[in-house]
Amino acid sequence: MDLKNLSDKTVLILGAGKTGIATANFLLGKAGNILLSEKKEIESKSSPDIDGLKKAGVKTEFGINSDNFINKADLVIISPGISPESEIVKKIIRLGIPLVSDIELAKSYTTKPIIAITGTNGKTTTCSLITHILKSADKKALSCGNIGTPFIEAVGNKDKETDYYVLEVSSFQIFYSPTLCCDIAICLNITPDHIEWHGNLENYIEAKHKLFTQQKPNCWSILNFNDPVLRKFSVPGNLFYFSSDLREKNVLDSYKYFAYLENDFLKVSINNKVQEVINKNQLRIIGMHNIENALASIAAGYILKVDTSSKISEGLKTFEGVEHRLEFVKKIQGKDFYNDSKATNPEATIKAIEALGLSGNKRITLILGGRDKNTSLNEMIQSVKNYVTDVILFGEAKERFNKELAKNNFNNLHTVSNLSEAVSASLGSKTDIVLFSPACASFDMFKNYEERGHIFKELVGEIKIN
Ligand code: UMA
Repeated sequence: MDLKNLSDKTVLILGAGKTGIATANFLLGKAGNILLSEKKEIESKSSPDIDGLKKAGVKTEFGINSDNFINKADLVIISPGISPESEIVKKIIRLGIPLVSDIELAKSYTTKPIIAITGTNGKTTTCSLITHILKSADKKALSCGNIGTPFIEAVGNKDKETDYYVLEVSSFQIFYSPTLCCDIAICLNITPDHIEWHGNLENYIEAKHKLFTQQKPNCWSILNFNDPVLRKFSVPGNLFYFSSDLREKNVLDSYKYFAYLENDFLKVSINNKVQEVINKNQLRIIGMHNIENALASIAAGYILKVDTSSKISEGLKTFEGVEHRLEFVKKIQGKDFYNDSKATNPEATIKAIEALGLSGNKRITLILGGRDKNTSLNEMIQSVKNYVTDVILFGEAKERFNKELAKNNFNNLHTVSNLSEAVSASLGSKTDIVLFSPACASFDMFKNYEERGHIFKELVGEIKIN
């Protein structure tokens, strides 16, 4: 279906979260009929957003995704949170109604270059870093997608002119984007995540791979050379690797384009010509995972021909990281408090533990817990045993985490009922760092990881110093 020609079509928007509302606004005046369907009986039923849409002619339903709405639809724009395993999606597919993401829709309405970033961890930091580098080089760039502002909202916003869309894309969004190809597509890493949405790990990997198999010959793919899953990806078009590990440098040397870490320097090799970009100690973001994020961003900068490496290194030097991602909060009674609420899986927590653990002989108290994703904890437990002194557990995951840690002979464990008690308990520990890196989703107690991070920072801010 031609997504740019919807004037005689009925478009059903599934889900009235950020994506659904932005999509409905975008389609006003473009689609023949707009139906907005939300399964939850939500309070915002009479919010200004919904009221405005209703006044503009959008038909809405709450508390149900009805057959009546589905049967009328020529096209469905689906919110990323809705799994293909759900009955509603199975029904739409059975009926043969085209079903796409807001990303697929937005892409057909813009000709501006798109740099898409995916991967299990590091997407938000890399998306923000690339935007920052482009802005440092006097280009207009906009971070959007899974990072927070729906892509369709960014494309529809005529007040925010941009030269580049720097698009964070989740596996959910890629899954529903059957023809999406981007000027540059980046995958940082792949480890098990979102299994409940995809059904199994193979489907999750396949969704990420799709972004690359859909690339056109003139497009670029940037991939982590050290990730065994990504090494197997076949990509049409141009390939730019990045690597933080020199063990297979001889293999890397056979490629035309790569960015890498050697003797503390982040470098690029283009057609065998090597250029130093920055010393790793000049980066403000810490940890090996952030070196990888920086290398991927350097590769994007070179492809986009951001004026010489000096502009790229200026952007890298001035980037302070993103909120809720290994974010330094405060020093209290000799303890450094870090908010890493965005760590919603064990791999992200490992990266935070190692970044702080390797940066000196500091003792770490780790606060873990939330909604359990039920993935393996083995590697995280190894990392805890290597660098962490004590662990405080809260939320739905606390029992399984407690059992697994104890089974692996890590016994310095404290279980509490909520985040407030966790912060209080951390004050009693004899450590130098308190790291809140939950390794779980936030939805058992909070609206999202942002709310969880803000509450953690408030609790730390309220600590009374004796
Ligand atoms: N719903 C139905 N029928 C169903 C199931 C759900 O109507 O059968 C409704 C839900 O009640 C909900 C809506 O559909 O109201 C689904 O909304 P959503 O969960 O897709 O949320 P949005 O507010 O549209 O936010 C989405 C992303 N959310 C998810 O992917 C879960 C946001 O990423 C993203 O910032 C936003 O679009 C803009 O692109 C958040 C996220 O958690 C940060 N992403 C995951 C992650 O980073 O790990 C992938």
